[in-house]
Amino acid sequence: MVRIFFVVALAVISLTGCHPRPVKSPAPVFPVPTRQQLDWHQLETYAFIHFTTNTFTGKEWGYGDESPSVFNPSQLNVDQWVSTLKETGFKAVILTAKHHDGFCLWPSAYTDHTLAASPYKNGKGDLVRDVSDACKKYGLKFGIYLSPWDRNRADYGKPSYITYYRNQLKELFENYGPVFEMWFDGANGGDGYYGGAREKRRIDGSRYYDWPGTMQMVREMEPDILFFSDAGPDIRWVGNERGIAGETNWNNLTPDTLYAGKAGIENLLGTGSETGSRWIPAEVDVSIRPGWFYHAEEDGKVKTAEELFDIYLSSVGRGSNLLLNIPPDRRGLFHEKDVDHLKGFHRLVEERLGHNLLEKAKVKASAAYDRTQKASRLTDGDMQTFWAAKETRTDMEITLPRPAEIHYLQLSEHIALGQRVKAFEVEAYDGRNWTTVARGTTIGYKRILKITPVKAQKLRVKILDAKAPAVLSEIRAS
Ligand code: FUL
Repeated sequence: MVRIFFVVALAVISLTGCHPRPVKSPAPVFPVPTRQQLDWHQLETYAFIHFTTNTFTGKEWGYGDESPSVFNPSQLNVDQWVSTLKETGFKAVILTAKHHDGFCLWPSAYTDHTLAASPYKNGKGDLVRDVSDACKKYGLKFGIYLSPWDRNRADYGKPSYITYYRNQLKELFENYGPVFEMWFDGANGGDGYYGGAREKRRIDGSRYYDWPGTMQMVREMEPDILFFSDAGPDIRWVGNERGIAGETNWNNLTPDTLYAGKAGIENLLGTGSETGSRWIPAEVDVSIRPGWFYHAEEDGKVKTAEELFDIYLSSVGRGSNLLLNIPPDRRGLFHEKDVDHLKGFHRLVEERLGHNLLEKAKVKASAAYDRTQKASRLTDGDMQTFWAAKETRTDMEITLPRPAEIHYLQLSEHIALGQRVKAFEVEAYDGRNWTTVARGTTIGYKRILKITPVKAQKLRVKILDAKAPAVLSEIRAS
């Protein structure tokens, strides 16, 4: 009896239309991102924080012989760092727990070369704890940079150093998580203090660290972790520290085409590879100042709000994520200049890209993958919904709710089903003529195009070439 009632109720719901027809997904185009990589794409902008004895010695690469007594910030306030980042749109923080000089920002049990030996809080400080806690308080994700190269350690270059490095990873992951990203720096080997040896040491970067073993150990502690390194495996370096991803930017790459010293490697990291076998998106790391660490003489060289906005366009606007470094000063604060420029940058992003002139606009598209596709999903403001085309060449015509001047266009692919688009064009109709206002190659998670301002009644997005029929999640204009 109960069962019959249930069946009838279901039939009534579907007849009355309360039960929407499920949207069918076309087959994915491999490689596709993992769930963790998909979450990562949504972060878009997050901060690097470089802080160590260098801040107090004026260096960029500490030699490893710095006395912990130099580490003495007078007004350190982690809340100021993280609240500023929250206020200015950052979604996560990656902290240099240990840079090449070997000084640790937490009281590691495996070395004396830490803030426990510094005057800061009479040796009772723990900045990894403080930043991790502040991230939880403000709802930001927390990531760790732990330099593999250690110019302080006497045993750097020997097998025992790998045990030391792994013990520190255990300390960090067991006590300060959750950690969303682990940053492995490619800078490795050279001269250093090395416990007093003061010599040059070379290691074979591909074998010395046994990266597969180290990553396996970390994944057991933090299954959702994403590893960044020059070549991935989860996130790749973009190939420069200027804030620029390739205009053509594939999230795909074949790891074994990457090896140190290969000619053109930087370029390959910037563009990825259309035929790449793995999903390894690029992260764009760049500093708000010329150096990665704070130097008072660079106070006049903090990137302006406009410069930061341009970097945003050449990173997030090309389908990558932006990792912007803001180094605390000797007081232990983000400098006023940096805070001011961050606020200006955030204002520009909001003013220029924060509204959508296509909200709920009418969309007419050429043939769809199937009857469950609704072109209106392209302008519903929801990155999770999508519209799938039937053919590789396809057009979408959008009628604006009212004619408006357009300065920026934003296109997004539904990357859960793989990156597809190879070439596109956008045309605008001013009431008399159609003119081409933008041309591009790849789209990926997000492509933002700054165009010569145009007053438009309609837009036409033309996919000219693709690996497979496009699946787009959003089209926006502002
Ligand atoms: C580089 C390092 O050598 C710099 O000091 C900085 O940490 C940058 C993010 O990565 O490889």
